[in-house]
Amino acid sequence: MTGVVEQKKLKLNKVEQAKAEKHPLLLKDELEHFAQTGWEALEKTNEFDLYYGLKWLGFFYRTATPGKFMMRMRTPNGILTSGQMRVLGEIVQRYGDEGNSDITTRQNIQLRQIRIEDIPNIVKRLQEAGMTCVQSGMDSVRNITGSPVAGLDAEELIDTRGIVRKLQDMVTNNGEGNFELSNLPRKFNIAVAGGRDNGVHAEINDLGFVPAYQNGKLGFNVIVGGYFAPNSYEAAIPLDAWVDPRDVVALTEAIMVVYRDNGPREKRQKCRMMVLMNEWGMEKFRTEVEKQLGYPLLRAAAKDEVLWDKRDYIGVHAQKQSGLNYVGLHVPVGRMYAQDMFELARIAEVYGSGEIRFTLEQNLIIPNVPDSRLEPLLKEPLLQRFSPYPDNLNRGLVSCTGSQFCGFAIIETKNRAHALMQELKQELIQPQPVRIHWTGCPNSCGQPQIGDIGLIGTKARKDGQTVEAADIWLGGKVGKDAHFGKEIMKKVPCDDLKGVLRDLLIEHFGARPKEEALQKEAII
Ligand code: SRM
Ligand code: SF4
Repeated sequence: MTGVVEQKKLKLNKVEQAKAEKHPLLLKDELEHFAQTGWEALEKTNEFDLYYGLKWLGFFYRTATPGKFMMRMRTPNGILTSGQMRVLGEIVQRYGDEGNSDITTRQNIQLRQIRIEDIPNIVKRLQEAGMTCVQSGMDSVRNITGSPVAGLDAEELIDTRGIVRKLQDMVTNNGEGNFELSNLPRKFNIAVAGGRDNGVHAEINDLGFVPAYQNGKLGFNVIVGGYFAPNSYEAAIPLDAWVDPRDVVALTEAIMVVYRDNGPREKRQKCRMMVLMNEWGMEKFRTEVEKQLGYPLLRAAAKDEVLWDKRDYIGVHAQKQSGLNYVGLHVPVGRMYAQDMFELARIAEVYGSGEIRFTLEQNLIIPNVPDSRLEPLLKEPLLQRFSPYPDNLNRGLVSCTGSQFCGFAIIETKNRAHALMQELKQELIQPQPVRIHWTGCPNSCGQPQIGDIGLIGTKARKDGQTVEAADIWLGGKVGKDAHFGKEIMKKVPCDDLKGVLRDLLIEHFGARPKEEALQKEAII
């Protein structure tokens, strides 16, 4: 690996230079020291370690809240136990009203307001509870997503849980940190779909596995190179390979090694795996992967099994296990506080099997609820806020972090998105769910390109002032026939968004103004 870095040394970007000097995973051994000396000392002695290096260990320094970190977990396949949720709740509870957590668009959870002096103890507590936040940022693999209803859904084709767990263990060296696979040219996203609705929208990942039959055997077609980056985004394309589920881990490792050893490391904006694929062409890329793997890949199955629209998993659904149900709860813009987390842990234990799951829409699932426990579960006070029956405007709302905590943000997102939906809900009757995705800057963490409506934070001029604004996208689709939407408006000032969204909802998604609907009813 060092040979690769040597070879390109003259042109290496700043992050590559820092990595070549010291692998950031080595910071693990300095956490106690940082805890004693504090963040200001680290800022003076090594800004790179504070702002970037610690992200390799899962700790993201937040310039928007000086002295505080966000901790990004790894939650393979989005699954936690109630005990683990309680540990996470206790971590944020320490920070009082400020402490909170967010469910992310990668079926994961992030904890906020972490202080550097607490990090060694937090790492220890996570280990004891069988969790890790290692390699959740920078040039490594992000949380690996899998079917949110794996093992529950009667219609499922492949249970993704074991595969995703093995992938995470490989990528992170069983949570200890993997020096060999955390010096990629850039971030790397992996998704494993197990159902007919492609519940992980595999097509926007660097590496996606999509169920497909080959000669009557069930496995995966492999797609590669999907990504979103500022002003540049591409859907993954076929590798023209089919794999047996047992070979997913080996193929993933081979692809990562090919990318690691050959991917560009010059301009940070041009280092994702698609850049290498474009440079080489697919045949060469595939041949190099085969060489690394040590055996030829089978050609892809003629068609994959993604035949359904993507489900959101909200509401009460019968499981394949007779008499059991999974209950999908809507969590407004994914935000939870310590008390919510404790309540969820209790609810999962009292009514389910103690398991809690996340979805990529920043929502929750409580699995394994017996028929007889449904009624009392639905009466729980927390379900007034985390509803299994949200209205159609809030139901599909997704939002990235935005300026409250994110230093890249151009606009405020979560609070604004939530407030705007409450206002529109007062004015409109919305007959079907609409997936509205907000993102605070062109990095596209909120996946605006796949929303029915997408909003990307920007600035505009209004009345001689620079104001927060959004570029607006329309028509994204997930599941069967997935495709990105198109930008339809630029630089709409946030103050004008309500009217613009209202018009779009009426024109494209069947919404009706409440007063009009009421008048009609009165006439009838
Ligand atoms: Fe993201 C960087 C939040 C999903 C594309 N993303 C960031 C950082 C770490 C920037 C920073 O240090 O402040 C944000 C942390 C803000 C905070 O305090 O929360 C951030 N990204 C998020 C999350 C939390 C959004 C959310 O509210 O759910 C998501 C965390 C997922 C996880 O659990 O790991 C998140 N980010 C995504 C996605 C969506 C996805 O993976 O499906 C994308 C687009 C897909 C992709 O990466 O191809 C995404 N994030 C980016 C990028 C642009 C990458 C690029 O190639 O240019 C950046 C900037 C970067 O990496 O330099 C970024
Ligand atoms: Fe931050 Fe931009 Fe990502 Fe939103 S899209 S979380 S503002 S980096």
